[in-house]
Amino acid sequence: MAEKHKKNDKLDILNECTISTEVDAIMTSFLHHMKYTLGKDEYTATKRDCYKCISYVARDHLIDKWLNTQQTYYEKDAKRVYYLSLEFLIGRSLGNTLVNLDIEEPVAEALAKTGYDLEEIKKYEWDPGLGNGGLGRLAACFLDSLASLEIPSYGYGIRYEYGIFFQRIRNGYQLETPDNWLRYGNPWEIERPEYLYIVKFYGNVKQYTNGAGTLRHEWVNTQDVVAVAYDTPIPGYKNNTVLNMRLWSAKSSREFELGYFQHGDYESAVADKVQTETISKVLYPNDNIFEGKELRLKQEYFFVSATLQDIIRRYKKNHPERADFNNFSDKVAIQLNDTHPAIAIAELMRILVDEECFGWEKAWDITTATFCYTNHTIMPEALERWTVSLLERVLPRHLEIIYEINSRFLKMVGERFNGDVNKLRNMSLVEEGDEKRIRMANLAIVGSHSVNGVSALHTEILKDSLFSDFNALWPKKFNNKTNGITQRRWLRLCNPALSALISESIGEKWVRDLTELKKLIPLAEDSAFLEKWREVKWSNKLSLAKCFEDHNRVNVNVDSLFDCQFKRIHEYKRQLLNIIHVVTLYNRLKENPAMDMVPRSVIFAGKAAPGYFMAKLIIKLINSVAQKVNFDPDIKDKLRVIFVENYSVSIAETLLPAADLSEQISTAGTEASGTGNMKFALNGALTIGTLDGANIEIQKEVGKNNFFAFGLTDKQAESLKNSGYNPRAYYDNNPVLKQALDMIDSGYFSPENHDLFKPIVDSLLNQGDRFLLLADFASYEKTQQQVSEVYKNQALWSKRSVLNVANTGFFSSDRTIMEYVKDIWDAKAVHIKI
Ligand code: D6G
Repeated sequence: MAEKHKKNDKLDILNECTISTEVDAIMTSFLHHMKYTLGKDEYTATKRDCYKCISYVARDHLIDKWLNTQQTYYEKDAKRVYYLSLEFLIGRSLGNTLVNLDIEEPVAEALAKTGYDLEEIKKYEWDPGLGNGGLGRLAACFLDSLASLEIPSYGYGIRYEYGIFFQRIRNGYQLETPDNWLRYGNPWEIERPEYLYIVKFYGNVKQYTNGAGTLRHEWVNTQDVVAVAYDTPIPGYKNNTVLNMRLWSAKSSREFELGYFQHGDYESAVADKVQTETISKVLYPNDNIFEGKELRLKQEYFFVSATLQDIIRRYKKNHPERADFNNFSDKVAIQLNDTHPAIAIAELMRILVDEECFGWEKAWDITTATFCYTNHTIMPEALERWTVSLLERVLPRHLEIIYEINSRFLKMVGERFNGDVNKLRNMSLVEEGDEKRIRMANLAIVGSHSVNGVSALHTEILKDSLFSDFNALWPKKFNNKTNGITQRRWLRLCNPALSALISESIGEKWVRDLTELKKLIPLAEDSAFLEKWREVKWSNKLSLAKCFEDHNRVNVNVDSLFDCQFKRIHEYKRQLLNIIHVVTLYNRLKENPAMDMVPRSVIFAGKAAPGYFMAKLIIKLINSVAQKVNFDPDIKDKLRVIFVENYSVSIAETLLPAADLSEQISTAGTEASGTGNMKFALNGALTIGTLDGANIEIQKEVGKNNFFAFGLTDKQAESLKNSGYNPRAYYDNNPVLKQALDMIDSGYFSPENHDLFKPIVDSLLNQGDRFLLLADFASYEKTQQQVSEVYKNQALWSKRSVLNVANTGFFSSDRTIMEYVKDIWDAKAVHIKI
């Protein structure tokens, strides 16, 4: 039995100190926080104060379960899963906490008694934007599932002081402003100043031979930064598990060196402190683009180093007698969310070899048995390849270790493949060239016992193309884990009306087990049910239309088809294909304003990386088209274009319930999985999509008839590119497409600057149209016509909508997590008693 850490018996009394979920007790606790935590009275209390206090109340309710959960893991000596991610887009916590703790009703009642409306108060929560897009949101969905499934686990990341920038649209352009999300404090986090770790950078490596004649390495003359822990409790759905998300903040170590100040160099000491603390200052706003900046490398190592120190501390606490690491990988599984934390492989080797004095082989066995790696992209520009010169300067000992890993690995590859030079070149961790680089994906594959892709197609591509040589060497290492989403947030919380209708019809079990939604299948034939289904969608659309009227000053026809594309702006995601299609619809209407057309409101939302010129120009184009279309009297209410600014988790929650059509139109073979596609389907939207990423699996689950597929397959796309793709031929042969492109090119949508959108058209016609937009256009347009035909038949549309929802059970992140648990982590659920 593992030894529990030191206990203060006198504090046993704490176990008697608990809190009640009675309305009056909640009210008292709320008032107590208002007065004694915030120091506010009836003259000064604001709605934001109300939000804070009710969050403190909810957090208080989490604490017992949280302490209990952490204690139980020690008592049971459970195997723990560590999810390392540079991004966690957890969204607002208040609503989620109240639902998971099942105290929404008493809290709403208690607030009402003090004159506040819970729904209004929830909006005062600042959405923590600690991520860019899919990868960060996936990490958050996984935490919710891990907690709901009672898996002993932790999320580890960075507490960025500034999250993803705020996007404002000014004159049609994206304008970025800083997201100072901590400005009003964060009631969900608890600072843990007792968990401080030193993280080293720069310096050099000292070699020496010890008394026993062994060559040893010491990393010296380093610049040190301190990592401080901030914990956020993550509750499971109606159980007693509350997990921990631990985010690190950088503090200067100078603060602790009093002597430095006493020597009179106060100013440079402070400047140094500021410089050091920039490490956790800001999230890099790139999605699927590798930038190679020194500060980003420091962020990656900073959080990896602090996390490994914390993991090892925890392991040793439970295993003081067995600190020989013999069973480390029986107790610890570390999942790398993309290669961003992959330097952890070299860091664990450094700790085991240099600090714990293990021989290389034993250290390597422990390391590879511990790590698992999830690949999220095959886009070459997204793969992390740090220059050797940068690594050498910032992490000199790690570079040596990477070289050693590589030389042993290449020796093995040489033996296995008879010195095949191509294989050696492809698989090496070092990429040769003008500037030598370290391929972090190769390091992650070599240093892990599991490598997974995030959809069936993506994993096939990894195995057959990108990492085919590795797959030939270690076929068992590669596996697929199709992504998922948590139905707690993405239906139960964000779409109360649809949730209520579903629960009223098939019960509430779907919140725990999404496959329960299959019980909706027979209801797709029930016209009274379909009627109610339509009413729910209609009222969701009405609320959104009101928002558009207030915020965008655009009036939207609630009966129009809400055609939605919400995601990062990226050329491969092809928002451009969508807006070109809008231009063709506009032209049709202009030619024949009396045309009988299914009215459409085409809604876009998404941020572009601040340095991504083309993506930002596409945003401007969308807004310029919107300007023309929305105010053209010929168009009446048949077509609208809306760009919703500052897409975020909370904005997604308000948009998704109103969507009719989900645009998932990336070039086949480029989107690893997508998770937005799943959220739309779960909220009753039909998908128009390419056979890419998880779209293929969605189509399989919901049935071909209930999914509008179009475009080239990944194999066709590949062979078209290899056989000399000529985009101009598509332009020349398609007058509708030609007209639309000519208008964009000639300044029809940019009268103030006729050349403004030339780079866009140029990229298609003269620069090879990398994402085969013109090749897919005709198929897309034809399929959009089919969409309109089906929409005309509302009974058929809602039947298909019900069947979409009914068949999305597979896409719960609960299913994904259970697959990781069984196939990769070999972890076990630990039930937490009250
Ligand atoms: C909570 C409860 C306490 C436990 C601690 C674990 O404070 O009993 O020891 O969490 O924290 P770590 O040491 O696992 O970070």
